[in-house]
Amino acid sequence: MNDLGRLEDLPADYVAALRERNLVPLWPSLRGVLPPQIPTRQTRPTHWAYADIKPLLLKAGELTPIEKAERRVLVLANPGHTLEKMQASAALYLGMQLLLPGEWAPSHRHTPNAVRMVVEGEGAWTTVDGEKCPMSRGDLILTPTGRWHEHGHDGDQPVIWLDVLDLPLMYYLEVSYHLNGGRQDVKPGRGDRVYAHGGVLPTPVFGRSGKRYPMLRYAWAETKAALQAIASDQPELAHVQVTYVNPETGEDAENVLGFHALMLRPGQTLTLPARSPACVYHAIEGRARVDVKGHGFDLKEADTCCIPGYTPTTLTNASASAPAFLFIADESPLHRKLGVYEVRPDDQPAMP
Ligand code: 1HN
Repeated sequence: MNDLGRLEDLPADYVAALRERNLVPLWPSLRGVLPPQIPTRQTRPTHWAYADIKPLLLKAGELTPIEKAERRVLVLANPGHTLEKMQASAALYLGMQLLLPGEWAPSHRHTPNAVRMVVEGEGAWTTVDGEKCPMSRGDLILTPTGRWHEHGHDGDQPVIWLDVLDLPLMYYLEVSYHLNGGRQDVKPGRGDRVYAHGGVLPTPVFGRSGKRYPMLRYAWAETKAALQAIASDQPELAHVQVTYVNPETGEDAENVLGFHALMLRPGQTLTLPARSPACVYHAIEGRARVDVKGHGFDLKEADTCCIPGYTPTTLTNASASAPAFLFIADESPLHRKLGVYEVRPDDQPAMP
């Protein structure tokens, strides 16, 4: 029995008396907030083509100077949440940011956690708490909660990157705010160099970094090499994927969102079970098809799509001769911490 009675079943003067006192009867709304078997998700499977975004972003570069915009971004908004909410999913925000040669996006810090996945162009950099991180295609750069960050560009072509933030969650929690700062002094030391060799870490006797975020830049060349090594070492392995982690603790690189890179072998089809977190796929190299019930997206290079949680997903490499490499952002660290992370191998509820 799903119908627990409707609001209209109650006398109008009774409902009015409740409302006047900021009271609401639960039973007409209970199934809405606690549906059977599977959560209601506003997040819709949505695809954003880079070929659509790039010319509109370059146009924004003509229309709005960086001094005015602070950050020149087109937000990849999921229509299921309404565009005004600027959400890709419940917790994920996505945006494509443009920086033109010579431009500078001044330093600030904020409570939401962010990462950048570099899509196109050379010569830009992001300085995070004094560590200057060069930006090249496929690099992942962390700007975790509370860290100063500014972007600059010494190259001669536009640079574009994908921003991924947990802004919708932080905004919902009423903890989202920012502080502005001045130009940062660049400090010596580069976590991406120190921690690039997974088997060796700075010896504790000389003091661990003591930093919550010792590695801020994950170079694509290293990540790609790791994926290729896994694929060649384990020819039978279907799910060739790495997770971006804190090299000192092995834990997720950031607190709320999870970041991964996945390789599809030439011609491969990979079926992923339904999992509770919503998930973003972004094609770093190659082309992939993303299929869920009722939707199929052909991701060309630099295309992005969002898939709601609890959704079985099939990934297919569109090329029979070249591998495809995807960047994945998901809500898995958040779900694990909340104790609601769930995998449904047979698409049945598996309440943790
Ligand atoms: C932000 O700080 C950046 O620093 C980009 O590049 C996008 C979207 C919402 C809130 C803060 C950046 C952002 C943002």
